[in-house]
Amino acid sequence: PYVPSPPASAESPIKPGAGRPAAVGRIHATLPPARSSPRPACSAPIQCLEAGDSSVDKPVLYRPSAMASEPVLGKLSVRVVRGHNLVVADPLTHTSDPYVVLYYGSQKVKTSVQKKNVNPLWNDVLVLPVTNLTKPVKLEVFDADTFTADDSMGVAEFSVTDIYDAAKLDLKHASDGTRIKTIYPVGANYLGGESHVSWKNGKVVQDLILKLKNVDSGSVVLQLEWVHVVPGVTL
Ligand SMILES: [Ca+2]
Repeated sequence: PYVPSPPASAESPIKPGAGRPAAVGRIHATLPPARSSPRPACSAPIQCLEAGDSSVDKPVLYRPSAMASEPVLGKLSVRVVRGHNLVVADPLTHTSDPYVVLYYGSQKVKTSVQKKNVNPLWNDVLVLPVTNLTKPVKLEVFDADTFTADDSMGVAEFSVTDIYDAAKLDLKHASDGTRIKTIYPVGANYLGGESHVSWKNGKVVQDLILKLKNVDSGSVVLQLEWVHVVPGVTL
């Protein structure tokens, strides 16, 4: 006849909450000698998290190491103002729930979702540390969906070199509103109209209308502002 073995708790009672710290302690006790190359001492929380065991569930403020080592040339403040004539992605309700994602290198930032609106006003400011002028900022509009994956509503991209070049100029004595450069829409860029780099309120700014591609219609209005950072400081 089958004789059930006594429950584990009868011999070794498990205290609530005792299992996890003990397991973490074991991992830390056994892992370091197994590493073939010694890691540098943890001087920042990010490095400590990278050096730690990845299976330990912690909130991770993760920044890829390549980003941390590249000098930051400045920050680009991107105000995603509005979308115009975006495509209908929800056929049943004949509208869309659009939001904008910006990609720059390994960075990804996004706006809020504007529900049921193909002419949305976001007015959200997204900030990107700029490390490499040869890389464009890529933009994609998505339709937020509750039960299925979000659908693309078009892509675009823009260069950071025009505003960066203007930000290097000595504009202290320029009058407010001075236009520094005009970029015209051509086949190779995504501009839906002239883009102006200007000196406004003591800042170098650029307005952009981007025509979305891979989609039937839609454009997105952006206002860029260059934010200087202290030289040598990495973010
Ligand atoms: Ca939707």
